[in-house]
This record gives sequence, structure tokens and C-alpha cells, in this order.
Amino acid sequence: MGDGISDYTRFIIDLRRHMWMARVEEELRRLIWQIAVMGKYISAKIHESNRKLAGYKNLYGEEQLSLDRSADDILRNQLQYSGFVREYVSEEQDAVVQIGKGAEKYFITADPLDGSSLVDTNLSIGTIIGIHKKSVFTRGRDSIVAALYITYGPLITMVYSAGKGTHEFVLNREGEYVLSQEHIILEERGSIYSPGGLRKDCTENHLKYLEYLEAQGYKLRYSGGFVPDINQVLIKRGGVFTYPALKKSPRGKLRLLFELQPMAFIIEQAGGIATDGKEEILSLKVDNLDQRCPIYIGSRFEVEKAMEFLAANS
Ligand code: AFP
Repeated sequence: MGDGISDYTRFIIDLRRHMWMARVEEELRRLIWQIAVMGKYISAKIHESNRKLAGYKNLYGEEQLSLDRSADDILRNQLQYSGFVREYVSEEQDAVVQIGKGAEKYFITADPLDGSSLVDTNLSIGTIIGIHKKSVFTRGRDSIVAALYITYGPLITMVYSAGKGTHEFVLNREGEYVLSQEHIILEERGSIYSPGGLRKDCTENHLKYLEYLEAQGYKLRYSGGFVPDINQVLIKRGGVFTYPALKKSPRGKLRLLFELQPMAFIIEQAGGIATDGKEEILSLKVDNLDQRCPIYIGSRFEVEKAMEFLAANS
């Protein structure tokens, strides 16, 4: 025993200690921690909204803000005073907002509450954050330095990467994020697939890819929430999530800046890959905030196989 610290305490590695041990740059450590803490307030807002009470009004009888906008308010208000954030942009806004004095180090992208249409079903939803060292209107690989997502499910978990691996934390009863899985690494291939979009709207080559996966015995896992569906591929150490180009929307549905770049950064740090079916997500230049693109993300085998099917006869 020696230094009097109980074994149990010795093995609790909370988020701040983990980032310090991983030698994450100090301001980035404090920024990631502040955002993770906001997850607790967003979770409280989800519970407070309590959609199961008919005619529920908040204390003041005010019209309840949509949860997405409440989550956006919580994040923006906190980051405004963080001292580290120059610009903030989220799915809930239509322009980049300068919230710092103009010399701060970081630029934040946020999908404050992805999957909010699932709240009334009590399924898991999440917050997706990208942390950039320069303007986001460039290739993700040239700007993104960290990313995290928070999953509001039976447990609240937070997965982050600051470029030194991908790690999962769970919020304990004391309200601390403690390390649950460190240096998560995907296998070469998995056994699950998440096929977004309607089959009737999919291209021929994409349908052939889905049929291939099913013939290989892959199990369909799709909740309609990008965060829990990606989290399942990560925690199960493999598989693939796809939301493809569709006949009527060749750019697919998911947003490059707010949803795909952060998840691509996290999955690449776990040894996986993320592409739009041809190019790596982090190599795509961001031209506008609403830019969407098809996504194939997960373990190497499945994503590379998708690229083969999509390239056939083209
Ligand atoms: P909402 O935020 O409107 O619930 O959409 C969730 C989402 O953007 C993403 O989280 C899911 O992966 C995807 O949409 C599900 O789309 P479909 O409803 O078309 O399957």
C-alpha cells in the first residue's frame, strides 16, 4: 500500500488526470473538460423536459425551447467564458459566431443534441463536438485537433480523442467522468452494420454492398441515432455505419462539419477509417456549414469493401 492511497482510489482515473497523463496541451485539457461537464447540464435538460407529462409546462409556464436549442444555449454560454474559444458554430445556428475576443486558440463545432427526434422514445441520443486550431473552412485533417461525443443513454458516457488514441469515460454517481476504456482499437473487421436511408432510394452498388454484408452474416444494428450507432461500432470493436448517397439526395443526409468530421477523427484514432465512399472524410474541404456527404465509417475491412462495391462498373 505504501502511500496510504486505497487501491480503489489509485485506479480511478478521471478525465482531467487522464488528459494530463496523456500530455494533452493544458488549454485543450481544460476545454475538453469544460465541454464534458456541460454534458451533465444537457442531460439534466433532457430529464427536465420530461416529455411523458401531458401538458407539461416549465416552472414559469414558458414555452419550452426545443431541446436542441437548449443544449446549444448551454454549450455556447459556457464556451463564451472559457477563455479558449474564438469561434463557435453549431447545427442550431446558420453562421459562425465569434464568441471570444479574437485571439483565442480554438474553434468549436457542435451538434448539440443529435437524434433529438428520438427523445420521446427514450432511446439514446448524443452531443458531438469538434475542436479545431483554425477556421473550419478547410480540410478536417488540417484543422481538427480533438473531438468528443457524449451518449445520453442508460449511462452517460463520453468518448474523446486529442490525437493520442480514443478513450471512453463513464459519468459516475459522484458526477465525475472516470476512465472505462483506454486506447480503444477496432479489429480488422466486425460483425454489425448500420444501414441508413431507405433501400428503395439506394443506388444499385450500395444495395449490392448491403446484400454482401448480410450474406456474410453481419447483424443489422440501427437506432436512428448517429451517436449511439457509431458508439456501438466503436465499443464492439468493429463493423460499419453508413448513410449513403441516395437517388434523390446524392450528398446523403449527414453533415460533414458537425457530425462526420468529429466521428471520423475519433474512429481514425481507434484504427478505423471514414470515407464518403471514395475520399477520406478528413480530406474533404468544408465549403459551407450545411455541407452533407455520404458516409462509410468503421473498421477497415468493411469500409474498404464498400469502396470496392461503389467503384464497380463506374
Ligand atoms: P434527428 O437529429 O433529426 O433525430 O436526426 C438524426 C440523424 O441526423 C442521425 O443522428 C441519424 O443517424 C440519422 O439522422 C437517421 O436518419 P434516418 O431517420 O433517415 O434514418
